[in-house]
Amino acid sequence: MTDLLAGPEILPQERRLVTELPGPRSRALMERRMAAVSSGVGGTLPVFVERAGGGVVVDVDGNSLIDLGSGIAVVSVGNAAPKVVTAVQEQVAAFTHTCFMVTPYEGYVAVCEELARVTPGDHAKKSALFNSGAEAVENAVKIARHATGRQAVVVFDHGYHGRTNLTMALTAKNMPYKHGFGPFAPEVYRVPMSYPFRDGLSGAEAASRALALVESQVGAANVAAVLIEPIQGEGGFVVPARGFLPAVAEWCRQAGAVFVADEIQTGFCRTGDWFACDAEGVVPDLITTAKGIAGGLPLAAVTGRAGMMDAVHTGGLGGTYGGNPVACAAALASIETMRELDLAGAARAIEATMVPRLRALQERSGVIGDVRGRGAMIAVEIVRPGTTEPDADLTGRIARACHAQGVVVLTAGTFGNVLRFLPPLVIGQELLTEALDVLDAAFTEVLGL
Ligand code: PLZ
Repeated sequence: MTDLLAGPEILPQERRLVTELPGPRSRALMERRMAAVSSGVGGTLPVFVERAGGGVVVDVDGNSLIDLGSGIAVVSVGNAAPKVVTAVQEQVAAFTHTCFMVTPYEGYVAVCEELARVTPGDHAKKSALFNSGAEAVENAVKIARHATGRQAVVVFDHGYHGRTNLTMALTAKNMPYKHGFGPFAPEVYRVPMSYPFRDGLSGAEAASRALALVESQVGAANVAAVLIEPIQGEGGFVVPARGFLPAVAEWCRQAGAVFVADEIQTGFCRTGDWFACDAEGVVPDLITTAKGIAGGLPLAAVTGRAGMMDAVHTGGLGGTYGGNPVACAAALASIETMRELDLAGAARAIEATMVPRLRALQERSGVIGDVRGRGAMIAVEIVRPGTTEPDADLTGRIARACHAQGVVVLTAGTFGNVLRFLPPLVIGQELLTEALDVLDAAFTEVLGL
C-alpha cells in the first residue's frame, strides 16, 4: 500500500520518538495556547503538529506518531495526500473564492455530479454544498421540512449530529456537547437505537421498539424526517443489528417521512463501501456528508432525490463559503484517489488486520466487552470484567498510554468507554501492525498483565 502513495511529499511512514511526549517545543506552545485559546476548546493529545503525511503525524520536536484518528475520520486519503495537495495548489493560485451564488465555477458542479454517482441509489439526485457537517445536517432538516410540510425530526439515543443549536438538539449526549447551552430547538424526538451489545435485540425487534414510540408519541403524519447515522460515530461506533436500518427506511417510505442518513463520519470508503448504507442496500432519501469528502479541507454536502432537493424555493439554501473552490478541488482529488487506490478495499483489509488482533486482546485482557465496527471504523468497548458496566477511567488511561508511545487513538461513546480507531485508509500494513503492538503493550502496562 505504502508505495502506491509514494510521492515527494510523503513523510517516512514510521513511528519515531526522539523526546518524551510532549517534548519541549510542544510544552512551550501549550503554554501559549493556555494563554490565548479558550479553554472551552478541548484537547486530546498535548503535542503540536509540524507536518503530517500518509499515516503519520510529526510534531514540532521531531516525534513521528502513528495516526489512528485521521483528524476524526477526515484524512481518509492520507494527510497531505499528493493529489489533494496539487489540486489545492493549482486552485488556490487560480482563484480562492467568488461565492458560488454570485459567480459560479465548475468545481462545485463537478462535486455534485460525483456525489450523484457515488451515493446509494441510482435515482436522479441533486446536491447542495456547505462547510461543516453540522451545517449539512441543519440543511437536510430544512429541506425535509420544506418537502413534507411537517416539523418533527426523529433521532436516536447515542446519536451525534453537531454543535450548532439545531444539531445540539439532535445530538444525544449532554456532556460536553449540550451542557448549559440550551434552550434547544423544538420538535426533536429521540428514540432507542439498536445497540446489540447492550440490548440483545434483533434488528427487527429494535426497529419495532423505536417506531412504536414514534407512532404513539409523535404520530407518523407529523414526522418530517428520521435522521440516523448508519453506524454511530461519537456515540461509540454502535453498529445496529442487521435489518434495523432497512426497517426504519421502509417505515419512512410508508409514513411519507424523509429518511436521512448522516454519513458524515461513515462516508467515503471508511466502512469498506462508498457509504455505510451500501452494506444493507439501504437507499436514503437524503444523505449528509463531510469529513472524508475533501481530504482535510472543510466541505460538506446534502445529496438527495432531485425532486426533494428542488422543493425548496430558489435562494432558500446557501451561504458565503459553501462549496468553496479550493475545498471542491480537494474533494475531486480525494474522490479520484479513493477510486484509483480502491480505498474501500483498503478499509476492508484494515478490518481484516485489526479485528483478529482486537479479539485476541479481548480474550487476554478480560476488559473488552465488545469488538465492533466495519472497515476502518473499528472500536472496542471497555467494561469491568465479567459485566457490561462501562469503565471510562480505564479507557482514558489506555488511550493516554498509547499517546505516550506515539500512537494517536481517540475515545468515544455515551459512557466514554469506547476506544475507537479511524486510521487513514492508505496506512501501510507495517505501520498498522506496529500501532496494534503499541495498543497491546498499553493494555499490558495499564492492567499490569
Ligand atoms: N454528524 C455523524 O460525526 C462530527 C465531532 C468532533 P462537523 N463528528 C466529530 C467534535 O467534538 O466536535 C459529526 C459526525 C456526524 C455530524 C457531525 C458534525 O460535523 O463538521 O464537526 O460540524
